[in-house]
Amino acid sequence: MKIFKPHTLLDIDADAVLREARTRLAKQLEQPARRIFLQRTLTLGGLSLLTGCSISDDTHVEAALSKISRFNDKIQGLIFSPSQLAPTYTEAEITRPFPFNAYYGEDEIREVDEASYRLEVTGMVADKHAWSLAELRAMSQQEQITRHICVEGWSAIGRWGGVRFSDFLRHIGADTSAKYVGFKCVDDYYTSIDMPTALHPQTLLALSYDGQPLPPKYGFPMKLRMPTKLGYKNPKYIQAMFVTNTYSGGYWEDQGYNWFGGS
Ligand SMILES: Nc1nc2c(c(=O)[nH]1)N[C@H]1C(S)=C(S)[C@@H](COP(=O)(O)O)O[C@H]1N2
Ligand SMILES: [Mo]
Repeated sequence: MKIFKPHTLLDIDADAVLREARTRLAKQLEQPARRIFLQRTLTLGGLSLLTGCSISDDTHVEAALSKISRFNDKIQGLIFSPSQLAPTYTEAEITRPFPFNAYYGEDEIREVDEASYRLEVTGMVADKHAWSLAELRAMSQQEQITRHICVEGWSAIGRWGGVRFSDFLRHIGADTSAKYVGFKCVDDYYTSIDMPTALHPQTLLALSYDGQPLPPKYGFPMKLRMPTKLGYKNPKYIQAMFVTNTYSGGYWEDQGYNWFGGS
């Protein structure tokens, strides 16, 4: 069983966002008096002004915090650099065995039939045909040894191979001016990411782990591997993906985890 603490996470986000907001606002203000006023008033009370949510009861606190989290998404989106690479590591640094994690235990790992599997692609793309694994393996393959960071308090270095996601998006004629790419998984997991991260050079439609076809526990037939994002943003067992301008959240994101989830 997993212990999930959405409030702890939101509190961390709220703190970080407050600090960012204070700095940003302070920079915009020339007059020292106004600056001090804002720094002193952007407290919990100030938050209700900032978010337009009263903080008189739990539901409203919840609403205020979720607004802050969406504000935090915007800031993270603004400071995200499409060309800045996450650190890479050597073979010797790979964590063995690499940990398994899901919202269920290892005894419930999903087994996907390779022969009948097709990746469904919908939304703002020119080519909506469903992809077999063989077709994806025929595309140019990349490898990376990067660190996966899980908010539950562990991180591990692994080696993934597959199709650079930006290559795939361009190949299917995706509208890369769209805001989001969403994913639905074979289990009940789902998530969505911002387009700049989808196009990041280290974002990989991973088909292999450590030189072997992705094992079931790591998300066979494929996962989206993003070393610039936290573990929960990396969907395993991808069944369908869609390009959209409509926000669609995610399994943990809808329960309070920050949506941008940069690492
Ligand atoms: N389909 C699916 N993808 C998922 C999850 C899940 O439960 N289902 N859990 C996420 C979380 S929280 C983590 S930390 C990583 C774990 O990936 P791993 O088993 O390869 O370590 O998968 C992510 N992607
Ligand atoms: Mo995670």
